[in-house]
Amino acid sequence: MTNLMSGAKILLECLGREGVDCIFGYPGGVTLPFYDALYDDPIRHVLVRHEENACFAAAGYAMSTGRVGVCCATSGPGATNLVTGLVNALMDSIPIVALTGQVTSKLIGSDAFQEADTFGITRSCTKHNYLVKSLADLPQIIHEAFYIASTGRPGPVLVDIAKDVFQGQSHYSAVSAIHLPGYKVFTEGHAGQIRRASQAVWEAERPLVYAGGGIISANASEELRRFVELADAPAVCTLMGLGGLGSDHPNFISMPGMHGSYAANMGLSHCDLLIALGTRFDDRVTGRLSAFAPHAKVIHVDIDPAEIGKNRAPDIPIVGDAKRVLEKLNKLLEEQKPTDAERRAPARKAWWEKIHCWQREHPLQPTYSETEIKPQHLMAEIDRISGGRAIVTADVGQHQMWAAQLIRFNEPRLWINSGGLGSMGFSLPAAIGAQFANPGKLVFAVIGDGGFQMSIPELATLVNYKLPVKIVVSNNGYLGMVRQWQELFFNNRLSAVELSGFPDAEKLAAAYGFKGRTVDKPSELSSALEEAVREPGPYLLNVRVSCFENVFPMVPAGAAINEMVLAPPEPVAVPK
Ligand SMILES: Cc1ncc(C[n+]2csc(CCOP(=O)(O)OP(=O)(O)O)c2C)c(N)n1
Repeated sequence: MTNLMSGAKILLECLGREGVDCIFGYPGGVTLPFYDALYDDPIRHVLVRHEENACFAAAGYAMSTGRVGVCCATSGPGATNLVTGLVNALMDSIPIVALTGQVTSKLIGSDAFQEADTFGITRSCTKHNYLVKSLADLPQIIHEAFYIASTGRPGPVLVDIAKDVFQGQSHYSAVSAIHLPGYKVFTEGHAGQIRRASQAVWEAERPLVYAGGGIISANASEELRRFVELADAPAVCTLMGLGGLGSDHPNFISMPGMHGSYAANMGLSHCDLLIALGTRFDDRVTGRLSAFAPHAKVIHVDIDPAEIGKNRAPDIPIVGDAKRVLEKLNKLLEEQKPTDAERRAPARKAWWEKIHCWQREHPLQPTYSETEIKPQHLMAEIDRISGGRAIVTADVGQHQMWAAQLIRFNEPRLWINSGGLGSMGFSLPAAIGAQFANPGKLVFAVIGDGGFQMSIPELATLVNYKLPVKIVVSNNGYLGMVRQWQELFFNNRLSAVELSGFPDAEKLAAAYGFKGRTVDKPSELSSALEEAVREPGPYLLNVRVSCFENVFPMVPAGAAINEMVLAPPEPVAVPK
């Protein structure tokens, strides 16, 4: 038993024991006692400029490391500002513990100053949430929060702590075990189903692996690599799963879905066995669900039983941790190569030929111009510099899709974006979190000019903490992705998408005390990016790209994924 401590110190003791080394946050009235205790605690606090960004930064930290990201906000507006970040973490299965202050327990329900029903508001945007009104409950709850956030399907857990809990005095007594009746995590997978899956893999003539973010959450990349090699199967990785199988691996096809490659979508449409691993049959991947993988028997491995059969009923459901299940599956595949494998060899060979043919017919490749910088050219240059090894965060929009199509990720936890929620304003704070967790690593924050303008306040955070993030604005002067939809589906009536008034990047960066530059000539692009990377501190590179470029391939909403539009239907008039 420790000495008598304040609740705030007990909270810090709990966080220390959970291995927390930094908290992204913003203080306020009811969290004052916590911030006072933080003053002389070894845990670093990163003062962001908006609570939403604290949650996004915690996401960047968590996604780049696999550790739980921690963010903190005060009661009322501080807590409500976290909501977008929490929904984002819930949709992308990111382990986060969010700490919020609440008014003194006696005042709860009295409409006290800066009181909001944080527990009620965040109920549907967290994996679990708590309201702590008694100091005696605090340690147990904090350790439970970390346990729930990081086990099973990871996700955000919010702990709302009344001010008097921070101020109370007690002893910290170690929490020896966590028993949560009703919270069961099945990691191992059903042995019989895994056996059936291995059988199905051998029997398939046209297998395809469809790997999602669950591969990355489960740290199962090595097992996935082994699996695709043993099964001799091509693999597509979803937007959240990029890097789960290295982009340079010969079995990696590319991303599937609305802006996925022709080969990936044709592969999904023609496979006879779909091996879905840690993925949720998201509508952006499946297109019209009834036409998705129509010829395939489906194996679905997921740690979350609620995902099994949610969108597509599998033939072989396996509830388990992707790493554990793949280990077992690999063992079976190693041990039992069937004697009649030869019989299927010609069909497998033909399947690979088909895949390669689709890749050759419509490869994902950058386009170039001599007069203007194509956004695809920009992504190809980032790819060249990264070599598949840099951390790249993205916001939401066209640049995100081109980045996903054209930048390679040869390791997991390099590609960090807001996939499920698709929240603008994610890239820069996520890059802050990722750079904090990976001080020696090259981090690019790729952002559209719209998303960048949602994040400008965080330039101060970069400078304060000397974070050498390379911000690359793909500046097309428009809310590009919305403009693309207006052009293609609303008769090119461009309504509220033009973004005039972008600031002078050099002056903006200089105002914050670092370097920035605008480029608009294709010939200047590579040297400008290299200059940004050479710079020891942060850098703002504003790249003026073609305004009216559209992302292709594109599966129109409601279409089947083999009904891709591969190129612009016809030249469109430039609006006045
Ligand atoms: C917070 C938020 N508001 C609105 C949207 C809707 N939205 C999706 S993409 C997009 C355009 C983004 O424009 P920009 O940041 O310039 O990127 P680009 O598409 O041009 O690459 C918008 C407005 C969103 N995803 N998130």
